[in-house]
Amino acid sequence: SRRLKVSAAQLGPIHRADSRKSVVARLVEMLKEADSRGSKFVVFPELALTTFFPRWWMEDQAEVDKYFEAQMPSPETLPLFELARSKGIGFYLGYAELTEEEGKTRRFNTSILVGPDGRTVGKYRKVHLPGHAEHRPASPYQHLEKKYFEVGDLGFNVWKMFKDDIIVGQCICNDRRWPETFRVMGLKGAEMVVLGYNTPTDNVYAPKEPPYLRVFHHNLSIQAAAYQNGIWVVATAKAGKEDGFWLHGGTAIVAPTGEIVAKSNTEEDEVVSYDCDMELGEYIRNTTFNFAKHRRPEHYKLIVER
Ligand code: CDT
Repeated sequence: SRRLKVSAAQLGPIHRADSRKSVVARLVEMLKEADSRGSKFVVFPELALTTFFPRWWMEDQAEVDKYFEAQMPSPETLPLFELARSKGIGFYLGYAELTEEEGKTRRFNTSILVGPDGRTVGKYRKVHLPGHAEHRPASPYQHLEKKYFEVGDLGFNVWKMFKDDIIVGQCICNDRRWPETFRVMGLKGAEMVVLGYNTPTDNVYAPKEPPYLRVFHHNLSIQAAAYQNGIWVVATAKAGKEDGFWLHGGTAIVAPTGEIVAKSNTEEDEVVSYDCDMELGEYIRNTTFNFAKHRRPEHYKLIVER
């Protein structure tokens, strides 16, 4: 049957002072661990090369741009690409992308899918940017994704990857809370959707919300998405306290049944692995969620009108 051994490579905290070189060395170590377990696909977190910098108010654009990548692979990330290619492992990597397009500088919260031959097969730019653009000095931390990034312009796509042409989609963090994210990729035939996240333990919008509820909503979102589309979901955290600011863990691999089949139990660098059988999604996509037979899009029009 068509199977894919995947690893979610959870990162512990990355502090502001940590160098790219030291972070890439950690990613390399986890890729080696995934390889020793026979994994062919490694999913790293959102903004996996730096601290979660949108928590900091910065006015100097040059300071902000230090967190961005103007090329990928860059000299610092090349060792990861080279190791993955030598092992025949594909990966997902989240990073802040700085690009010049038609004479304009643009900045996105981006992820890429790299095939086992080392070539980048797909790029995604985060669509659902949470947080705010204005400075909130009274808040203990900021969530400035709306200031530092543009809304992604590439949509939700899927790509055929690996020897069995497994159809893989990707998204980033807050996207996982939106059912439309997964439904669009499901309609494009996704069998697996992978994503990375940085989720503060405190909800900036609801300071009284307890941390357990944050993790519950994370699990609820990815488990429902997996079941309702008959897909595997791999969700990888950057976790722990970055310069004292806490991001929750909860890295998980979810089966198309909606069950969590593997998960992290630390908030440190940790590799979580599972051998995913693509057939498991088929019965769901052929029965309860047979889109062609049972969907009624004529009654869903409001969703795209508002
Ligand atoms: N990185 C990211 O998208 N984090 C958000 C936090 C939302 S609270 C402003 C998330 O949905 O996990």
